[in-house]
Amino acid sequence: MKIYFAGSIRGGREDAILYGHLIGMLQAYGEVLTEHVGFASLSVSGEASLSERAIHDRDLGWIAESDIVVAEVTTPSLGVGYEVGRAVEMGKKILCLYRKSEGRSTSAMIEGCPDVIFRRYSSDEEAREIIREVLA
Ligand code: 6K6
Repeated sequence: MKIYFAGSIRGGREDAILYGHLIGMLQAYGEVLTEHVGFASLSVSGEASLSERAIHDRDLGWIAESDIVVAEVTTPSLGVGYEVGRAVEMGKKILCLYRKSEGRSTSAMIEGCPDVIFRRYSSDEEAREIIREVLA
């Protein structure tokens, strides 16, 4: 199974370590095409070796060839929202994971999208269980 993992980059890297944990869990089910999203060394301002256009085209190509898109949507990111929207257009299976947090919620365009499996979680164990349910 090919898995496209989406997580915030320029939207902020506060959850980068968490992305790494989720990617590790996903690797039990298949190939994660976007392992770099979970690298703590990838910073908001990190040097991109590819042009913006090349990144865009490569990532959309990977979404097209993926069997499922898993997006961690707690840190708001334009790029992740865009990827989810394009994945919906392509008819992909999509899981959006949102970490429960006091007084915050995510966009209704994600939570309210009928083509997205939207799940809240509050621990690594809960995330692991959701991933098992959706990907196994
Ligand atoms: C690297 C360091 C700073 O900016 C970059 C750009 N490089 C990217 N490389 C790979 N994927 C990217 C890059 N920028 C955005 N993306 C894709 O958009 C990833 O697949 C993420 O899921 C999503 C993050 O979007 P932003 O808007 O938070 O950057």
